[in-house]
Amino acid sequence: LDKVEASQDLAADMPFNPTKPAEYGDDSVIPHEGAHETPSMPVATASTTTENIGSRKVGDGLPSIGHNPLNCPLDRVRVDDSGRELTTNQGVKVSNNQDTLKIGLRGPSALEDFIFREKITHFDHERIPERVVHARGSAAHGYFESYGDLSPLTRAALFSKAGKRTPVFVRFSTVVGSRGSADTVRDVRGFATKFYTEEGIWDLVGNNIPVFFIQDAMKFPDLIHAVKPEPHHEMPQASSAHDTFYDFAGLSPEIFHMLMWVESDRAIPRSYRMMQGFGVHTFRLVNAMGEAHFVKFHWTPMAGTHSLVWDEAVKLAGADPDFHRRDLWEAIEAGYFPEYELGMQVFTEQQAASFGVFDVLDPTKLVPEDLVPVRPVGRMVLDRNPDNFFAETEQVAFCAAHVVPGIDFTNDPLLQGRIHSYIDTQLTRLAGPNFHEIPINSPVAQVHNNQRDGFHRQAIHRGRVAYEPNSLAGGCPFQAGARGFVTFPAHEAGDKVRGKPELFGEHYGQARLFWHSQSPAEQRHIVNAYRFELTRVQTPAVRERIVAGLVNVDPALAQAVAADLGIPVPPPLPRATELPIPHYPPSPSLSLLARPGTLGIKTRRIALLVADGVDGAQVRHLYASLLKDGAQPRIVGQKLGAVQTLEHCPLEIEITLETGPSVLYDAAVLPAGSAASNKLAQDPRALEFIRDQYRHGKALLALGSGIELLDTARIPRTLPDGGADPGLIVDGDPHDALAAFKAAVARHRVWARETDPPRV
Ligand code: HDE
Repeated sequence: LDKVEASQDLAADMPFNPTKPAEYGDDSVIPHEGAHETPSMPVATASTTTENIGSRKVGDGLPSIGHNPLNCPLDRVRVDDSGRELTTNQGVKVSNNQDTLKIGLRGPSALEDFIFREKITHFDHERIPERVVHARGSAAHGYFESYGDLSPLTRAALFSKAGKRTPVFVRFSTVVGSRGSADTVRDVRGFATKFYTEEGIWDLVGNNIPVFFIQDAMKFPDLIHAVKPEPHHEMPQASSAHDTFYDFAGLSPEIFHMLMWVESDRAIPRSYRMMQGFGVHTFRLVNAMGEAHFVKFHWTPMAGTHSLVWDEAVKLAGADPDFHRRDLWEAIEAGYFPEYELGMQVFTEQQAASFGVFDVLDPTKLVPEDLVPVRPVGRMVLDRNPDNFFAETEQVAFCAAHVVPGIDFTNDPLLQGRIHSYIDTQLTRLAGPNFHEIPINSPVAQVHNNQRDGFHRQAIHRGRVAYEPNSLAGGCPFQAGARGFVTFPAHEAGDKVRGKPELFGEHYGQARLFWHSQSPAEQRHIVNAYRFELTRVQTPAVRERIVAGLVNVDPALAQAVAADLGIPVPPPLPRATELPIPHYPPSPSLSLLARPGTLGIKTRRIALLVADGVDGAQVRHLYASLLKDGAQPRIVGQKLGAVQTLEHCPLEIEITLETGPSVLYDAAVLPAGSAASNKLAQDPRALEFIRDQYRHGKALLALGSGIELLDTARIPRTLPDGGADPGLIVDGDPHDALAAFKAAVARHRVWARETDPPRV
């Protein structure tokens, strides 16, 4: 006690606590050696991962790879703290950032402590509301490059000549989940692109599915209230598999086309880099002569369209909830820039009228590609990760109303409602009308108008005139006339009514088209998805109503789902129109298999399972070869550290079976080395790893004693139909085997392995 009192007396007299010199005194203002690393500029390699590097832009504020000069306007607001002293928001240098100001070391804090108060006040207010939908997202910078001159169709500046580049910022998202929800849930994905054109911002705010749930904006709040977590207990998170969603769905049969897409593998993409994007609505292109065409926008990924499988998606949500975010980030950091081709389906109003069986203003309908082919018009490359998630990805404000001269709306009643909703939502989310001045939202085109004031105004307008017409400022800023946005003068006439055209009442023709255009594996997945979702629904009548709707789509589909739910097939849902269900010929482009892509094994994650006694020379050879071809190999072991190899040269483990489970990899290798194979054969996690690889249709390469490991894991050597399994490579010759393995990885999955329930 004496000692404590003595030290307290001592403390009272001294400015710093003498027993903790490291936290106080001069030491605290100088960064500790080792604790303060000079940020490096790592060279991107195929194995670059977020686990081992920071963004290469940290350090000098300028991106090296993928630098896009058109994005330079953001440079003026980039902040780099390297080598700088800490300051308050007022720029006053802060001497001590560890202790509040106190009256005596053990005394109360002083109200005067403006440094503490500024810091804590800012912290207290650092959250903003998440987006009411599409809260969970990831974004990247890049550019759009036009393939040619589209001026006969549109006067939009970004399409004015071949090779012209326009900066873009793209945000991918899920719809239902909160900001922190998992990436791999079953959901529509948002695909929103902000084009910073010289004539202003064009936002193409699309989804990865070409149609929508509802036909009229009036129903949007109901749809979202139904699909979001139920309001009494806020469950389930990021999932449509609950009663309220399917209750709404069964009573809104316009949903059935979109529902087919949402139950398909489109709703569980392998990667944001491997999914299509669609503008959904019919828009208008308008040329300089004022002539208009209808248009549907399509994004097609160069990496091909690939999906997860459901069991994998569920496990991934636990293994890495950031799976898609990480995948996008890592691909860009490694220099494999995601690329998409922009395509347009262009047709005239007369052509649209001739389609007859569907209305192009109905957003639950697509225009089949055999009626109007997709014409490629440019490519988009995403070559730079954001510097700051909040400043860019969170604060970006997309808006369906942001169009530029040459692009115009149609009367699609969903689009018309969106024109209002997006600006409106930003007023709350970004707190006021000046969100266009947030750097990520500001156009590269100049802004001149008489809008003034509001919270957080950045622009400093000069002069006394803030109105129009004026003479005191020489009439400036003056109207641009034909150089500005001129609304297409569509002729409109009609009674003021609430209702919809008769053709909007036909809900099943295109749902059937989608179903008949799917491969057998995709069809199986759709049935299984309905089974999963509807099994989670608790109310039998709600389940039955969905199956009754499916009877109108295809009786065989309804039969399969009903059998899985253990119910008889109900009578078909009453239809909203007497129009017959139109027949469309199957359209191969609606299958994910239609686009294998050109990426091969690049960016594919491949696990090499090792333990003590592994053939190290073989592992090193395989690793180097996969890396050279752009894959991301990982040495996966039972625990961190090195394993001893056959040649007594230690091999470092990169990740463990526990932290890097099977679902994180696109394929796996079981190298030779009997001691290693024996050891792994004793480890249930290794066997589970191999079984999951097999169950999820992934390529497996087993060499030497690795082949026995396959047997221990009870992996069937042949397909259920007795045929050879093209994804199971157990060839004796390592060279041929590696080539066959790479080919199998590039083919993505072996769907023919699937049985229900799974064999493994
Ligand atoms: Fe959206 N939607 N939406 N939506 N939407 C929003 O805007 C809305 C619709 C889409 O990454 C919100 O800034 C209405 C179709 C994407 O920031 C909100 C209707 C399509 C994103 C809104 C629709 C979309 C949003 C929420 C029916 C595909 C994310 C936060 C009339 C073509 C953009 C925000 C981002 C976001 C309203 C229907 C795509 C509330 C009223 C159809 C990709 O304004």
